[in-house]
Amino acid sequence: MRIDQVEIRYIQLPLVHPFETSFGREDARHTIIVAVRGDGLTGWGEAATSEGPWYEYETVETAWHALRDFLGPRLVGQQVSTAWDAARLMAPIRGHNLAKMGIEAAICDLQGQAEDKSVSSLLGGTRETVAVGVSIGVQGSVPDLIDRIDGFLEEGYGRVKIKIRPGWDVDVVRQVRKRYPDLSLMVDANSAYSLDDSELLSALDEFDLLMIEQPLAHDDLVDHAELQRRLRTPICLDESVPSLAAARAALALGSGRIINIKPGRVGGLTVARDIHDLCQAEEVPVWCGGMLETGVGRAHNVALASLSGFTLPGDISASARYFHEDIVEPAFTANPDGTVTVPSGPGMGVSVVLDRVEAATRRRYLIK
Ligand code: OSB
Ligand code: MG
Repeated sequence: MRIDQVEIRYIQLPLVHPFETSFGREDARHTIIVAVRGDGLTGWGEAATSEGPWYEYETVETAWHALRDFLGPRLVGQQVSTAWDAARLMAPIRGHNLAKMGIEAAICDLQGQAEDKSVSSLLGGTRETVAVGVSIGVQGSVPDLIDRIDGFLEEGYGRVKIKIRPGWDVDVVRQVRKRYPDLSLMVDANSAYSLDDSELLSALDEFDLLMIEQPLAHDDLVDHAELQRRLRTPICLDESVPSLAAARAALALGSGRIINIKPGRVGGLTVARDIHDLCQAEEVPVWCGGMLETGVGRAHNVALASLSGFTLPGDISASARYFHEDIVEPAFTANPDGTVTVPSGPGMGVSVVLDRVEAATRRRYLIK
């Protein structure tokens, strides 16, 4: 179909709990909602940015610039039927992966609505529910952390990830493991360590963790490979895999045994699926990561996680774990068996509540 308009909105939504990691603390989400219009339909996507370049280099302002000045104008007036068409049009623009995901996701939603198919089925998803876990930021104290874990376990989550950083690591994990001997538990360091810390990281081996996510630098694959040789616990890569080429290099080098696939980090659903296919062929388990998305980004993550190679629980929690009120209806909820249901309606399968988007909008721009 012909793309008539691309609208971008910078929205700000307060988080129910501040989210603290090795790179800082977020009290509110600063994200971009993309609406693509064609054939009288509107498709929605999210560029899941943050205010600052801490997790990766993009910010809400760089994504705004990329969308307004380059990505949006390349799409408007073009014939685009699939996310693959959109990816091809955007390919000459280097980087700006979160921004590209916003467009691809919106196109996928649009295609699904036009063809009466869910995003999950467009991507080749096979699951009706996906296993999910919860990612818990650094807390003020271990009792606070235990309280939070108790709450999430009560809600049904079957896997817990805790953020670690120097000073909040081995001792915290020891206490959590002691309290929950059978919990499916993992940690995420967000690049807070170096190979010089390999002894400290090896100390985590005794806690039977599902994996250690991204212990070393965001652009490092060689040191991760060396660290993996020294650890029994599988290393999972997040920041170090921004592309299919990086995934291939990581597998060739043995930089980890698991990959966290975030469609935003890798620049869209098409690349995310390519990485999934590569890992599936190589028998490397993958799971769907999260970036504290609103319901729009969450819907696309859930659809992606319905592909058969996503064999480990994703960082896909219920809307209420992040926001007082999500911008979609119905909001995402966690089932008592630790899953989230994959929407089966056309497109992303949830509806954007325009009033709520309007109330959260700080700035909007229309490309036509
Ligand atoms: O490293 O996985 C990460 C959130 C924002 C940026 C990076 C990460 C995260 C999370 C939260 O861990 C996952 C979620 O619940 O969306
Ligand atoms: Mg991570």
